[in-house]
Amino acid sequence: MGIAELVAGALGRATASPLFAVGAAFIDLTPVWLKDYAIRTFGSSDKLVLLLGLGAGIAVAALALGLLARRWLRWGLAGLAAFGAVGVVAALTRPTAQILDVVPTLVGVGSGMVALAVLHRLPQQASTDRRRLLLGGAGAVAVAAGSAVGGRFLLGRQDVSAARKAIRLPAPADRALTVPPGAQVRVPGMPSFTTPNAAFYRVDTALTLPQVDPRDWTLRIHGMVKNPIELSFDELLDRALTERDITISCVSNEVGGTLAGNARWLGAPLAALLREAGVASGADQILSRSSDGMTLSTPLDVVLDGRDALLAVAMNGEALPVEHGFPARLVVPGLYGYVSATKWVVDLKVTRFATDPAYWTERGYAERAPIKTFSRIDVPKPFARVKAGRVAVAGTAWAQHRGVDAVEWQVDDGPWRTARLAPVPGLDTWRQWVAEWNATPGTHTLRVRATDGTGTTQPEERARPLPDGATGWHSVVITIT
Ligand SMILES: Nc1nc2c(c(=O)[nH]1)N[C@H]1C(S)=C(S)[C@@H](COP(=O)(O)O)O[C@H]1N2
Ligand SMILES: [Mo]
Repeated sequence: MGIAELVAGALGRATASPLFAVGAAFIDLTPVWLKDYAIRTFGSSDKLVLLLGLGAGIAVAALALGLLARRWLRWGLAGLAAFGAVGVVAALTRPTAQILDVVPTLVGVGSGMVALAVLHRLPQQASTDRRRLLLGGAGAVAVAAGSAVGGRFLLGRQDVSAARKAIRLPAPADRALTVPPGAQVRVPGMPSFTTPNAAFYRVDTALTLPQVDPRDWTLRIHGMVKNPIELSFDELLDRALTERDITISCVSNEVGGTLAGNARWLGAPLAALLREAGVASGADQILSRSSDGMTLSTPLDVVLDGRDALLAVAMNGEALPVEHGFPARLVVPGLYGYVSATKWVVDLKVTRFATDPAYWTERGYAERAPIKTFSRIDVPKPFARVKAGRVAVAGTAWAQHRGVDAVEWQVDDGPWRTARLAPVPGLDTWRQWVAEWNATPGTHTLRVRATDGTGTTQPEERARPLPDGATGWHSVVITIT
């Protein structure tokens, strides 16, 4: 595996490393309940957990093969060949696969076989022989580790962080409104109204971060259009850019969850680009594709209805962080990320839902997924112990593009009371709320529900994220002392 990393590095093909190819294939084959469990349990560390799990599984299998090979070398070699077959299939089934991508696995498995055969030949009777075997084994481990480090180093040449730093962002042609100072509720423990980039949630299937150099980047707009467009990054920066505060959120977010973030985005209005391309009648979907082959589908009518759908290049005043889609991504207010927020976007195909299903729709998620009205209690934290008297209860609510019109909260099964809503710059961001509670000693349950701009109140009934987003009232249990 170390040698395979080195070869993948020499080829400059991160996705051809067998470890990553098998991990990525595993992600694609993961049933949605397991994926939801992983996101719920490990959040943005889900990929690290996957790689560690895979590494542990491979270590156990290698140990078993090694023991087998002591007796029957042939079986050990056959086991390695089976591993190789899995690696080759995984590498070739990646959406961006090239035939070259089998080379790291083949060379890696070949080296493994040679190492196994050579170590197997070393006699192991006398204690001097044992020493030779140990030295031979240690040598093989050292070569493998050195190769793996070398491979990672070679892949580092593709790192685009220098190109990212060199980007000069143009001034917006259409500026965002100033965020009202009161948008931030001043209660300790409240999240910040604008989420710093480093704290922004991350959800995607990319086991290795796509490194897309803006000098090589183009966006193709094609399909059911009269004039297909191909846009370079410089051409994108030359367009009249719009700046907006928009909250995006993930369909996998559970009741009370934190898979949402609010940022100030800068980007080209998507509707204008589509109008230049001239959308043909009969089209109802934009199938967007990222450089790593992910596909997302977005309803065309939503993008064209006047909301600020953006082809974004910047987030909170800097070029998009690589993990958030550098050099360009989509942001559409009001739609869950999996049907709108394509990172590392390179291709927009104007088409029909009926003819071009996207990645998550093929796995059981809804075709259309407007964000559901959501509210949560951020303070006090669940199971907090708080002194009796005046207690601040505060939280966050969102219903992007419909706006949050009311938040109500309740102690135990008492009457619903209205919370004070913080001001917001528009309908497309989340909204903080706060209330004052005269808390009496004992254990209490606090509950919250929001009503959106269409007058619809968040339903009490709990639903899981699949197929189109979780619902239910959020509650926390706390103890007043
Ligand atoms: N290329 C690509 N873009 C993607 C995804 C992905 O897996 N690959 N995941 C989507 C999902 S499910 C969400 S919720 C948002 C998350 O965006 P963020 O990671 O910047 O918060 O990105 C979307 N864009
Ligand atoms: Mo998501």
